[in-house]
Amino acid sequence: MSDVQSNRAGDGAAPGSRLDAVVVGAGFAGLYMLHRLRQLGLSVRVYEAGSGVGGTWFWNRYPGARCDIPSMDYSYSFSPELEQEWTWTERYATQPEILRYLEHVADRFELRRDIQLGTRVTAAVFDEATDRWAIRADDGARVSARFLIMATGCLSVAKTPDFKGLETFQGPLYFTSRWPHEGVDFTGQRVGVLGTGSSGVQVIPVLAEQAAHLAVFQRTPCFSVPARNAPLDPAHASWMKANYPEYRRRARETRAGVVMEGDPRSALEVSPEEREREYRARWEQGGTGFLATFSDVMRSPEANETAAEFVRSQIRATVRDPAVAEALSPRGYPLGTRRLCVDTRYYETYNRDNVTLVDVKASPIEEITPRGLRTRSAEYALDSLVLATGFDAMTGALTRIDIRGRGGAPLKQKWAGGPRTYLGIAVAGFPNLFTITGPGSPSVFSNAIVSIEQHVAWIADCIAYLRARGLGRIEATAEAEDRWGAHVKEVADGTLYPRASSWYIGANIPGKPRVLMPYAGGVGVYRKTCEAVAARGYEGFSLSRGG
Ligand code: FAD
Ligand code: N01
Repeated sequence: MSDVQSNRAGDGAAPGSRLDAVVVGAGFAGLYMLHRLRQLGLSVRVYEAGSGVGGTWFWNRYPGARCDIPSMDYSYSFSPELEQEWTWTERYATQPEILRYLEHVADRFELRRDIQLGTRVTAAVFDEATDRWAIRADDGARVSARFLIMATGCLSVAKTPDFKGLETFQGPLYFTSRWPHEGVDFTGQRVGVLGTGSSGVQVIPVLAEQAAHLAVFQRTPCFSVPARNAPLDPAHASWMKANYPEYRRRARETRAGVVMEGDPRSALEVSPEEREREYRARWEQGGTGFLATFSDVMRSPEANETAAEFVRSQIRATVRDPAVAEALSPRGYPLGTRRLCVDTRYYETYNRDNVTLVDVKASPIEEITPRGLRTRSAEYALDSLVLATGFDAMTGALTRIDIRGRGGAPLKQKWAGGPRTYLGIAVAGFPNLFTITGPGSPSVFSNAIVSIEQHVAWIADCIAYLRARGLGRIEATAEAEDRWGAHVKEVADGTLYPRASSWYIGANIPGKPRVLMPYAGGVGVYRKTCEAVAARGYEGFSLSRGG
């Protein structure tokens, strides 16, 4: 019998509010999860805080926003019909186009009737008597669900820097990650942008074309490679559509969920001239394939430095003012250990007369004033301020919900020293809870769609397995979680990632424990591990009939 039909009293849920599953979030992950659970015949409700579907692509509407994984890869593979009927127009799709795609998916698979928009889940408490989750939302709703699936996103909670005086600023303040739907006209304005990560790198060139003056406040220079974006070549699109099944299969077996021809040689075994030629060829191709120029760019500090120096040489060749070029040149951390940015005319933007680069590492921001921003050495008059200051990544959306597992234990407390999960999907002490692309899975180290689809399919198969056997409860064991955590750490310690202060290790949020959150073992290897766990009857989990 479906849980929705049993309608037991006693958990505060109104009739009709007893569900088989609740999914939180309606981005790429939540939409597909809903589709798969419906196919199993489950009663499901999706709660989404935003007023529309799309997740990342609903919220991040800043000018210049687009994906940095090629559009034909950055899309669902679960429906061959969808793959064939959708046409991407550019190599890297813009935010409006990706949002249209997700809206199309919601319509095409008739998902909207089970999605409640504009509703934020605030609390979820596991009831050990019934083995169900009691879920509360900010509209006062209370529902009960056998399974709780968090599709809350790794980059969905904006970081708000606590600058002195921020609230006194009299001009409009914009977050790239919460951009106004009606757009913003900066014509004639003095605009400040704070932040030079992927969002800053995309928004800066577009704002520079509009604003009377643009001041870019940079604390840490990024490594950025050109996108070489262009209209999608129809011949390439046709080839992809004809070869999608095999192409997707190959992508799933790679490290990062994207098919990339990598050079198997070491950067150190070739002559300086050949090295330069290879880097240049990748630079001309554009995109994150630059990281695959040689096999050891992400493993050996010396090899990495050759790639880093090539990027610096391109900055010097592009930016006319040598002092500005030097200030833009990243040093002190390996290339790729903070997410590599992919840009369109980013470095060229600093040759414009109306753009000023302000190095706020050399001269830190002291306060935001009513009319601008003051650093230790100067004051900048601003009409508008744009914050591209990033996210409380991977754990932020989960720890903002009051999630309580067995014995009323809060997830936030369990993760006080850093996130602990089994496979990044489940947490010991929190039965029937699943986290899509959670910490401890490849997640943000990969083409997100490949990782999302793998998790969604695994979770759906797991629930189908339980139901087929009359089981209502699954929980990761503490031993399996500890073993997985040790493995994630061991793999992380063998990489260059811990050498950078990045959001990958929580370094961007004051007080956040420094732990490399994503799993660096690669999506191909990880998928095999997950498949083996399932094939062995969900090894590392305890399964029971449930209340
Ligand atoms: P999201 O799209 O983040 O959706 C999560 C949803 O959950 C949000 O809509 C949020 O409102 C909702 N939510 C969270 N908490 C609650 C709550 N308590 N109650 C109700 N609703 C809640 N990845 C790539 O692989 N390639 C790219 O090119 C790429 N480009 C990106 C560009 C930008 C600007 C950003 C910010 C990220 C990008 N990413 C990219 C990462 C991107 O987040 C993922 O690709 C993907 O969109 C994540 O989908 P998701 O469904 O897991 O999460
Ligand atoms: O955020 P970030 P993002 N004072 O954290 C600066 C994805 N994404 O939104 O490093 C001064 O990378 C901060 O400086 P520092 C992608 O996964 C993809 O840009 O702390 N500066 C940094 O420069 C990406 O990695 C795309 O010194 C402060 C910037 O703000 C992830 O989302 C596009 C500061 C934040 O950079 C996050 O990217 C957009 C302070 N107090 C996003 N606080 C694609 O292209 C922060 N900063 C696909």
